[in-house]
Amino acid sequence: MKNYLELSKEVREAKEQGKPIVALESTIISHGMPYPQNVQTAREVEQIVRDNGAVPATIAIIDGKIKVGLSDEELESFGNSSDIAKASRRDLPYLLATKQKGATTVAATMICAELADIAIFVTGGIGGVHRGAETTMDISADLEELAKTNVAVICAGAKSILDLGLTLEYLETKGVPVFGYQTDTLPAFYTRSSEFSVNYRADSVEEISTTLKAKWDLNLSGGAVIANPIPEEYAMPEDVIKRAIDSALQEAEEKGIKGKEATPFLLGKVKELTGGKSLDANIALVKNNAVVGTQIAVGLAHLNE
Ligand code: PSU
Ligand code: MN
Repeated sequence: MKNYLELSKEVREAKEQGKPIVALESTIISHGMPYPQNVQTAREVEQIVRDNGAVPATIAIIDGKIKVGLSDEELESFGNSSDIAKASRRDLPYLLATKQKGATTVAATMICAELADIAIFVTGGIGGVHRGAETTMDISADLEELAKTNVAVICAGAKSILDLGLTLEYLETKGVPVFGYQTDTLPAFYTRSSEFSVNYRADSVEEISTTLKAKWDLNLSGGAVIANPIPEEYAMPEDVIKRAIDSALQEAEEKGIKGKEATPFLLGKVKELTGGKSLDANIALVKNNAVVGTQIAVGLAHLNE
């Protein structure tokens, strides 16, 4: 395993000094946002993590290595190239073996974070059960990973390109706790709420870090979802989002888009149909997640001292 894992100097030093570390994914950079906002956001998110007392570890597959902590040039190249594979659990070994570049999804980032002994991971939105999954069986590998890998994911919920109700049912079956940070309902990424209740409302980050500690102390393997609503001033009107999502889903159906292309296609269409506003929203919610996620990482590090 050591042959595949390569920590950056900053991450290595953080480990030596026992500092909290926050994992960050690279699919959001390569496939989730346009250049140059993707690279700029990735850098700003890293800085937010530092400003709040932890060390950022953006994860990607490069040259046969799992890189934990990227250089500025690596961040730039992941944001600026069009030939970077979307890497989920299935793809990791092949991309490593063939020395191709891979942008890690939530599932793959969780795997790599766990290998590097990092328990907290911040992103924008998780994958889930797609609408119509009762016939397509399109269920993101992210959910299976949350079921077994010991990493907590701080996100703004999930986009309603997914079936949020079925996503919660699946997580319940797999024993994955879903927290709402200062909210009672599962946020729907661009909007602060949905019709679905979270399992636990947490008004403070302490409730979350102590729950995570108890879960892992008990060897209850698997992660947790900490859903943090987009800041009010960036939330988008529900009807605008609904129209964009319905139209994106219809086009995907007509074009027969499936497999790993489904999520990037839907995300791209929604972005196209909602214009610049959805990008502003996306950037704002990731930064907001970085603040809360880092507070949880700092809290957990204190509890484990
Ligand atoms: N949802 C978003 N933005 C994203 C993704 C999901 O709002 O960038 C990305 C994440 O990397 C997630 C992946 O892990 O898409 C899920 O893809 P799939 O549905 O193919 O598992
Ligand atoms: Mn899928």
